[in-house]
Amino acid sequence: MFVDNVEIVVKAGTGGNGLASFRREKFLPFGGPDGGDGGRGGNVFLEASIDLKDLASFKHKLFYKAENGGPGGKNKMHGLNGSDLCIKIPVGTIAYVRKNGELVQKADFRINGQRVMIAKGGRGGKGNVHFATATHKAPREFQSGEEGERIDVELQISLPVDVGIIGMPNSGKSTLLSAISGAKPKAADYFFTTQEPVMGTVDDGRNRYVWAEMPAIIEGSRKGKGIGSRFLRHLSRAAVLVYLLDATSQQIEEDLACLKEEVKEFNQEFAGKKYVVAANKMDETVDNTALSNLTEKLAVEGVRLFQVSAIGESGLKDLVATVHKMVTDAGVMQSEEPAPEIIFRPRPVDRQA
Ligand SMILES: Nc1nc2c(ncn2[C@@H]2O[C@H](COP(=O)(O)OP(=O)(O)OP(=O)(O)O)[C@@H](O)[C@H]2O)c(=O)[nH]1
Ligand SMILES: [Mg+2]
Repeated sequence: MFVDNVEIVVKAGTGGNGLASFRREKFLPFGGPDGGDGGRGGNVFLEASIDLKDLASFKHKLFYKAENGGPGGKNKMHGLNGSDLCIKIPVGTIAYVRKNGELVQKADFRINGQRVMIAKGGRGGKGNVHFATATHKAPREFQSGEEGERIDVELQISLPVDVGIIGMPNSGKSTLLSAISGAKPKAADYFFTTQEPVMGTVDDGRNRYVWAEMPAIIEGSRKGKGIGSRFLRHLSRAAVLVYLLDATSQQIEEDLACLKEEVKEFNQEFAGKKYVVAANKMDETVDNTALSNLTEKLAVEGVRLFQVSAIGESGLKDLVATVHKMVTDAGVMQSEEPAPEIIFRPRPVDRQA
């Protein structure tokens, strides 16, 4: 099962307490303060890794904590800093944090190795050496370590996809993806062969474009029929959608209307995405009247219908080139988009003995 959404809690380490102590030496009865500072608490980072494919490993562990800082010691000894905790997540994950019940996007992990601090460790408290003044030579004050941040995090995979292939079962989505990219998803003559999104990269010599095949959509997908439309969330980033139709279908126009309706119902914003339509299995069709009618109707809306054969690999070059141009014109390519680093800065807490 492909897990693409989890909620976890992360807790950064609390800073170590500062120490209140005094030098005690044989011939120095009032040796002055010598309590050291506490170490800082470990931070929690999220780091994108291509080694992870989904969020399944998070299903068994929901709480993640970095190490606390060690307390300050005598002789002005600084406490040990707590180790940072680095949580690996798949490339393509968007991290949201919950603030007053609302989910706020904090970071979008698009490149392998991208690292973002999600919870900051508390500062170590100051030891009593810091509180001595000319008139206050034996301070008993010290600071407690600052509490590490505790953050509710929601991780959601939204793949770095430029082009999303959407179609009914058996329309040839996997065959198309295999024909144009290095991906080799299983293609077979039964419904719902593909149960998870499959990505493939298409290199046109100048740029790399990421295409992804979504599990099939059927009428009622949004209401839980078939595998469901929940995978469509992976297309949040896609600049272009390709509606893949089976040209041998008796109701090609209704098929397209159904796909578009399901997508729109899933997310109104998707309805605004640029798209093309491709009629597949042209090697098998005999009567093309319905297809011609649909082509004309779409042309009025400025949408192109491509006639292709994924198996025969005909018409694919034109389709791919047009779609790539649309992605480039949209100006956002997933393979080139780094995300900004987010850092939290909590305020220190003072306390007196
Ligand atoms: N004649 C013909 N058959 C095709 C073509 N493309 C795919 N097929 C066949 O159609 C069947 C389904 O192909 P898939 O690529 O598995 O279709 P899919 O849309 O990925 O199917 P699901 O993952 O189940 O939704 C397979 O038997 C393919 O061999 C084509 O261009 N022409
Ligand atoms: Mg498939």
